[in-house]
Amino acid sequence: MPANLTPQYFEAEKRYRSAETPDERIAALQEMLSVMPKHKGTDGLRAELRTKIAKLSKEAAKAQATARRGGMYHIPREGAGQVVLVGLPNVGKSQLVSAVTEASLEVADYPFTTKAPQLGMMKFENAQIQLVDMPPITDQDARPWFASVLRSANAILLVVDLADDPVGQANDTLAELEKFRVGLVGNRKVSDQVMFQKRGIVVGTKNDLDGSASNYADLKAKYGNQIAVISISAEKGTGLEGLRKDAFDLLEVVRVYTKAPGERTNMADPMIMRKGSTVEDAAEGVHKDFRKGLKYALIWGSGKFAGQRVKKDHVLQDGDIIELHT
Ligand SMILES: Nc1nc2c(ncn2[C@@H]2O[C@H](COP(=O)(O)OP(=O)(O)OP(=O)(O)O)[C@@H](O)[C@H]2O)c(=O)[nH]1
Ligand SMILES: [Mg+2]
Repeated sequence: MPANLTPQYFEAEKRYRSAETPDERIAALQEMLSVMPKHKGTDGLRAELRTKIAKLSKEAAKAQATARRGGMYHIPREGAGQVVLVGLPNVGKSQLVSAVTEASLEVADYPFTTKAPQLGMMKFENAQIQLVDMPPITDQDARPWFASVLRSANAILLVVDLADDPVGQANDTLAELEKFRVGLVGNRKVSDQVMFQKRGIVVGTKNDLDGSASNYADLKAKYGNQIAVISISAEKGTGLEGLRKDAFDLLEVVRVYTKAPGERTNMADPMIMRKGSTVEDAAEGVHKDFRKGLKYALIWGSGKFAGQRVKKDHVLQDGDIIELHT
C-alpha cells in the first residue's frame, strides 16, 4: 500500500466508484492524482491512474464523436502545484497572470477575450506555481472541458473586479462553480460527497479604481470569515507579493532540502512534498531504496535544536533541511 494517501484521496475514490459517466470517472481519477503525494512510493499507483484516465479519455472521445460534446482537457501539472483562475468576463484574470508570470497574454477591455486555458509559471521564493488563466466561467463554448480543468487543479483563485459589484460577482462565480460541482473552501472543509472541494481564495483586483476600497470592505464582510479575500491591482502591481504567498499556502505543500552526510545543501532546489510528509517519505523521494535503508536523520528547522536527530516518522515543516543516514 503506497504511503500517505489522504482522506481527500479516498473521498475522490468514492466518487470514482459512484461515477455514472466516463467524464465523471475521469474527473474523479484526476482528483485522485492531484491529491496523491508525489514520490517514488506512489509511482505505480499514479501510473495506473494515468492509464485508466487515458483509456477512459479514449472511450469518452469516441462517445463524444457521436454526442459532439467536446474533448476532455488535461493540463499536465508543473512546479509546486496548479492554480486555476476563475471569474466572470473582463474582471482582469489575464492581466493578473501577465503581471506575475513571464507569459504574455491577451488582455482587452471587452469580455470573452480568453478562449482557451493559458499557462504561466509564478515564482514564490524558490518555488514555481503553475497558473492557469481560463476563459470566463460563463463561456458556453468552454463548458465541456471546464469541469475537468477545475477538478484536477490543486487550488482556485476566484477573481473579481473590485470596481464593479464584487459581491455580486463572487456570488455568481460561486454559483457557476457549483454547476460544475466544484465548491470553494477556505480553511473549512465541508463534508459533501457530491461536491469537488477545492481550496481557494477570492482575489479582488483593480483596487486602483474608484470605489474599490468600500467594495472590498463589503466583499470581506460577506465572505471573509469563510474564504480569504485579498485586494490587489495587477495594473499597478500592488498586493502581488501577498498573492504569491497565498497561492503557495493553498497548495498545502512543504519545501524540504535533503542532503547526504558531508554534503552541502542546495537551497535553490527544494523537494516539494505534501504537508504531513515524513522524513521517511522524503528519503523515498530521493531514492526508492532509501526508505528501507533509512536509520535516522538529522534535521535543521523543525527540530528542537539545529542538527537534532529525529526518527523516520518525524513530520516535515516547510524549509526543513534533513541529512539522511542509512
Ligand atoms: N484599472 C485596472 N484595470 C485593469 C486591471 N486589471 C485588468 N484591467 C483591465 O480590465 C480589462 C480586462 O482585463 P483582462 O485581463 O483581459 O480580463 P479577463 O478577466 O482576462 O477577461 P476575459 O478573458 O474576457 O474573461 C482590460 O481592459 C484591462 O486593462 C487593474 O488591476 N486595474
Ligand atoms: Mg482573459
